[in-house]
Amino acid sequence: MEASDKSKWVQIGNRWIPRTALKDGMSTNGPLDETPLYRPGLLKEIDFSEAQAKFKGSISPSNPGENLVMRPLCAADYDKGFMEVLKQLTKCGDTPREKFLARYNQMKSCPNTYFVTVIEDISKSKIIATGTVVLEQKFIRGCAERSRIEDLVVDDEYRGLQLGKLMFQTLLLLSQHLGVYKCSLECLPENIAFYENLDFKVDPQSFMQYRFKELS
Ligand code: 16G
Repeated sequence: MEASDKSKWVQIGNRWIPRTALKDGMSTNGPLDETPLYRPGLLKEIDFSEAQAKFKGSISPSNPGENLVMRPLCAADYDKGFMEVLKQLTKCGDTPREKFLARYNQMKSCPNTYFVTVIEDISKSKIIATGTVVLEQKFIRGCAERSRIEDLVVDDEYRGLQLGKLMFQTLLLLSQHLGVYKCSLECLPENIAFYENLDFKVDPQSFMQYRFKELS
């Protein structure tokens, strides 16, 4: 398929359908793709000895805990409860498989931009944590790049295992490895202390927003 056609088509399992034909609630069959969203080697290339955060024990991206694996998101994670974890962060609305896949494929078609990362409990085939690095290309500062850490959440049942800290530190080192000049995040006031403990500073340039919609 020509690159120019890719924005008009959506891959659902092994099939390609016109984007215009994609409707909420459409059903598809078959196993979902396990191709990673981004190059898994990137996580291995991170030098975790540079982590600023202090961890109890020898936890790391290659060793998040017993039966736990940290890796890039893949489409098949939809059936492993990826959306259920995100629902513990904020409202996610109704996200049928096809809608998820369309968004996943859009992200995958933007190389070097979306680094959605998950932790799976392989004993249960369940996604139990996620966090994302988004890379933004700029003209300023010599055509530099910046990153944002987004949508970081750990399943309630897996709290207290340092996984939030591990995910955050991994995404921060991933940002550094990608060569960004700064990394930022937004969070609720009650989470500021968590990120300050990890050396993030509340920026004097206030984060501002305008909400167009209150989605459920
Ligand atoms: C948190 C998230 C942010 C997410 C927002 C959703 C982190 C570090 N921050 O602030 O990425 O976009 O929640 O809130 O994970 P909203 O649904 O009210 O926009």
